[in-house]
Order: sequence, then C-alpha cells, then structure tokens
Amino acid sequence: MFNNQLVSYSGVQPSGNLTIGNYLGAIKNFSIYSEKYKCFYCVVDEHAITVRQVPADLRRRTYETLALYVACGLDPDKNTLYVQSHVHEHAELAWILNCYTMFGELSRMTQFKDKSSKHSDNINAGLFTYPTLMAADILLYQTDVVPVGVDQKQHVELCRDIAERFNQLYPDTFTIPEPIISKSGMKIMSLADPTKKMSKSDENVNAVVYILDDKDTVIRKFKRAVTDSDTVVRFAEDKHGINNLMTIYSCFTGKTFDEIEKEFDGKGYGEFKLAVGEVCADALAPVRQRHAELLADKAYLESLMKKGAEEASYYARRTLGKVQKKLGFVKI
Ligand code: AQP
Repeated sequence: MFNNQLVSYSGVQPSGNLTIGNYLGAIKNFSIYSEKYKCFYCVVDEHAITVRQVPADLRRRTYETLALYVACGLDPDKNTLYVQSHVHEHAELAWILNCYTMFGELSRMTQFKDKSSKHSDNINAGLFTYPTLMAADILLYQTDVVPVGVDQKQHVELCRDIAERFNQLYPDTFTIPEPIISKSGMKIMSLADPTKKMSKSDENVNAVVYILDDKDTVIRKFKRAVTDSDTVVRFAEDKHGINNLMTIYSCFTGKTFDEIEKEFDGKGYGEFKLAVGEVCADALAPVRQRHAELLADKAYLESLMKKGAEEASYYARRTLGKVQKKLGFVKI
C-alpha cells in the first residue's frame, strides 16, 4: 500500500512474441485492477536477459510489449506502464534482497530447473537469482496484489518469504504481497504438447498462438492442436488437449465447461477446434489493430515510457531510500 492506496503490480518479459497464455493468464486481467488499485505494469527487460537475446529483437519487443499493454486495454493515464531498465532502483534493491535470500530457496524454484535444462549452455547467476529481482520489482512498490499465471505463484511466494524475513529484522519495511491467479486462464498449455505450458520462447511456432497472429493462422493452429483418440468434447483428467481447448474457449466466451460440453454434444473435435479458433481470433482482432496503430507512432510510445519511468521512479526511490536507511547505509 502506498499513500493509503492498494497497489497492483505485474510484468511481462519482452523475450518473444506474446502468447495467448500471457494474455489470458496475465495481461487480460490487469485492467480489472485499474479502478480499485494503483497499478504498475512493467516490461521486464532485465529479466529477459537471463536468457540470451538478440539486442535488436529485445529493443523491438520492448516497444511491442508496451504497445500490447495499451492495445489490451490498459489506459496509460490510469496505470503506470514502464520499462524495468528505466528505473535503476530495481537492480539496486535486487542486490540487497540477494543478501536476504537463501541459496536453498533459489535452488528449489521450478522455473530455474526448467530453464537451466532448456539452456544448459548458459546457466548464469542471473537465471538463478531471477526470483530476487522479481521480489525487488514487487516490493519496491509496496504491492498488495500480483496478478500472474500459476507458473509464477512460486516466485511470488518466495517474494513473500523474503519480505517477511526482512520485516522481522527491520520492521515495517515492505507490504506483503498476495499472488492473484485468475481461475480461468491460470495455465494455458502448448497446442503441440498439452502437458507443457504454452511459452513465447517455444521453438515450435505451431505449439503457440501469438496475440498478434492473424485469423487464418490462429484457426490453422487450433485445427492442428494435439488432442486424443476420443471424439467427445468433455473435460476429463487424461484429456489434456481437450481440457486446454475447453479452457481457452471458456476464457474467451465466459462459458462454463458444462455449457461447452452441451454446446458440442454430438459434434466432433473438428467442429470444436474451429469454434475455439474463431472465438480466439475474433477476440484478438481489435487488439491487433490497435497494436499496429500504436507501433506506427514510436514517439508516442517513447513519451509513455518516459512518463511511466518518472512515475515509477518516484515510488521506487521512496522504498529504496527507506531500505537503505534501515540497513545502515550512509546518505550524503
Ligand atoms: N501459458 C501460460 N498460461 C497462463 N499464464 C501464462 N503466463 C505465461 N505463460 C502463461 C503469464 O504471463 C505473465 C508474463 O510471463 P513472463 O513474460 O514473465 O514469463 P514466463 O512466465 O516465463 O512466460 P513465457 O511465455 O513462458 O516466457 P518465456 O518463454 O520467455 O519463458 C506471467 O504472469 C505468467 O504467469
């Protein structure tokens, strides 16, 4: 909480083209908080370099991700939208928090295990300490709620542990944040292997539906989605592919699984896949159009970056100053 106002904080890495997993699990839900909370939504470029990036791609995607925030309905006058590397307090607080985070805690993070097996040639210290940078992101703004997909829940829980440990030593420093996991889009799975999370860095482009895919591409990808040898559209433990498609359909239409099962009773998988593709493509069409308009105006996006960085820095400076004072750092 800052100035008696509840705070919502979240971020997305510009590490690839954003997917419907990022959209349904995170961005789509961000605007829900704008009325009641002071909201900070960050393009977390410092997190992205824990995996090698091509500089020109990182730069382009940073603009694209900011534009997507706006295109997905985040009003820059009601939300602080900014780029992480523009606010140096993130990296500074992350260093301090590293000294209050245990090696064992970081070793248990499943994302570290997953990413280090995916990038075995580059298991760098940043990949290992990613959760302390994420804790710094959240704690700098005295955050109350963190809307994220379920894959990030473990990191928010570690952030809470770090904050509680710090508060025990130096009382009343940080607000303890709560992760908010949207029930519907908590984990969207790959279309090629529905036991795996849909990820923007997946090398198989057919496994992933990007927010900016055109209608034909979206429909083609859903038509090719891996399902099973059954033909009945119903939610069941072992039907990972159908469960995932039902989740996506439910997120876009607001229908319950019971309603979806009734709607597709007696119809085959082919008809269902087509329907999922159509609702997804139709929902994303206005986002794509607005995104294209925004990207054409780079000066506007830069003005948003500047405004966002100024707003965020004001809050970040206050928390970092408080932390430094409590630790005994000398102020000059
Ligand atoms: N498949 C998903 N289902 C639901 N939510 C998801 N999120 C990501 N994928 C899914 C949520 O999107 C937010 C931003 O994610 P991120 O950019 O910080 O990184 P990530 O979780 O590592 O996402 P990716 O797409 O898998 O990126 P790469 O491939 O670069 O690692 C988070 O709230 C996340 O939960």
